[in-house]
Amino acid sequence: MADCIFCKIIDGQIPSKVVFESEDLLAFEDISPVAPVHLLIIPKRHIETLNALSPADAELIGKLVLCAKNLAGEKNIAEEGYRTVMNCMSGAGQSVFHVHLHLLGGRVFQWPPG
Ligand code: DGP
Repeated sequence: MADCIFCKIIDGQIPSKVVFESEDLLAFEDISPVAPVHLLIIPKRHIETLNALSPADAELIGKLVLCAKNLAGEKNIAEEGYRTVMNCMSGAGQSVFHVHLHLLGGRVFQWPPG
């Protein structure tokens, strides 16, 4: 998608601090971190929101979650705990319309979220 920030990051048109890359995923540091560890994990294929997922995407989304688990281990936040967030649509706080999973850690989180 020509006007998608995350597609531009995948293409290298916008620089980012990449922490993981595979055939179908990219993970990089969030530009506005809200926790000591704040990574974004995205599919390389442009999917606007969770609403656009189909059963055929089950494996891809599974890989996204497993990537979060692996990165939590690498960042040493697995034992203390971490939060994964996927905002869907503006009302839930989605500002970039390319599916992404936030991996947050390194501090205590409250529940319920704001
Ligand atoms: P959300 O609000 O759930 O759609 O999260 C989008 C996140 O994307 C937000 O935490 C900030 C991050 N972000 C936006 N633009 C850029 C960018 O150009 N580079 C990086 N690394 N992160 C970005």
